[in-house]
Amino acid sequence: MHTEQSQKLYEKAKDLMPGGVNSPVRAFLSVGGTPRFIQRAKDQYLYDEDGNAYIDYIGSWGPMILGHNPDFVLDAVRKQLDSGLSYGAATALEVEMAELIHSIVPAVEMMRMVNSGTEAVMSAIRAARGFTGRDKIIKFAGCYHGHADALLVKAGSGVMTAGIPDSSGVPKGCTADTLTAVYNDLDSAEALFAQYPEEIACVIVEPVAANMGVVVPKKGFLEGLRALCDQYGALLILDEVITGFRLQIDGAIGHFGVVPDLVTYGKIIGGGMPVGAYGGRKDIMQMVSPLGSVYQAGTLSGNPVAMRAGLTQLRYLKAHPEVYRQIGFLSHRLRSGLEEILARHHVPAVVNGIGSLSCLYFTAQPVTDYTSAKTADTEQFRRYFHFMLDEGNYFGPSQFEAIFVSNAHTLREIDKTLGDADAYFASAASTQ
Ligand code: HOZ
Repeated sequence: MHTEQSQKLYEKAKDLMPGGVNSPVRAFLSVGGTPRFIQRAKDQYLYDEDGNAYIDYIGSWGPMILGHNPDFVLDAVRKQLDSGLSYGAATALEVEMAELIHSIVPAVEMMRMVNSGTEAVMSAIRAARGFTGRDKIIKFAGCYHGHADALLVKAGSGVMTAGIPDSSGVPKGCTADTLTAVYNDLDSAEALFAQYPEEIACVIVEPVAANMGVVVPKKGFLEGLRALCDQYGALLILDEVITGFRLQIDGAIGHFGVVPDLVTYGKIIGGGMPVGAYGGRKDIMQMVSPLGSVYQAGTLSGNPVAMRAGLTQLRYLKAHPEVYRQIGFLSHRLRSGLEEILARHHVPAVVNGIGSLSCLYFTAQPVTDYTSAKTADTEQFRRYFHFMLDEGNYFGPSQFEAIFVSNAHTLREIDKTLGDADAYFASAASTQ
């Protein structure tokens, strides 16, 4: 595979941007080699600057649930462009968006649009603290909630990939009130509540942890967190930046039937444009400025072009429940195919997943939390990743990222990927 153009760009980029990228995982940090510089994308494919085509299993890390550039989304965005890029003033589009989200997830009684998942989470936590008058928060090791200071504690995603425990540049004071529990371990959360019964403002959790690979909540875990929050007067925040409008139209809230006090969104809600949102109980959201004393603002919040893209994609998803059946079916095929291949080649590995989110971990033990996820052999992942990339399969360049399947994928791509995986494990077995 030719990668000369990507290599040239990477050399230039490294001089101008940290690691040559604008978001760390893209630098291929843990897998080595040259990050591919993507020139364009369509449907289920990415095309790089050297003209290579890849089956895309990232989907921009989640937003492209319908594949890249569905014509009807592009048409809607093009139309919007003629009316202006940004006004910094209220629009009918924002009202339509809020109405649509409320109709899909009634628990989101009131909401605020922001520009990213990071902003959504940061703001939701501020609202929770303002509402409860408490400072401490509980998060779970391996869950990633964006890069706000207070949340860079035992975080997943790029932090986990880089193997750094916490980020430098975060004053101790910013994380002093962040308590960390073990994912899927209710007792660990309960112990923190017992220690600080009246100080915990909220528990924030990824309902499916999708930034340490993919870890599915055990039965009773989310329900137990809900009960603990109720018992101790704390708020439950579900971080649905990845699962929102992906697990099913009403996300993890619909799937698990656990209703949080606040929820955060990103990715799919913007249809590929930078959008995030937080919302939930009206009495809490009424604390947010200008109604209440919790300040939060944004020049580009509710940007009309981004709203148009998100609204168009969400409307489509709401009207086409078959999308979820299809991406679930394809992902199930991918997971069961991988399991069969791994068993046939006697590879000690596990495949986790739910709906259209999957992860192949190179470890023999079940992956249920951060500690077990960390047992994965990242060197083995590196070899597998590069083989698959050279064959035209673009997975997240880290053991700890999810595989995303879109509605543009077909059985043809899934079966090609499985064929490549089979060839890899056959050759890996013969060279061991
Ligand atoms: N935080 C994202 C992965 N969970 C990566 C975002 C990006 O590099 O675009």
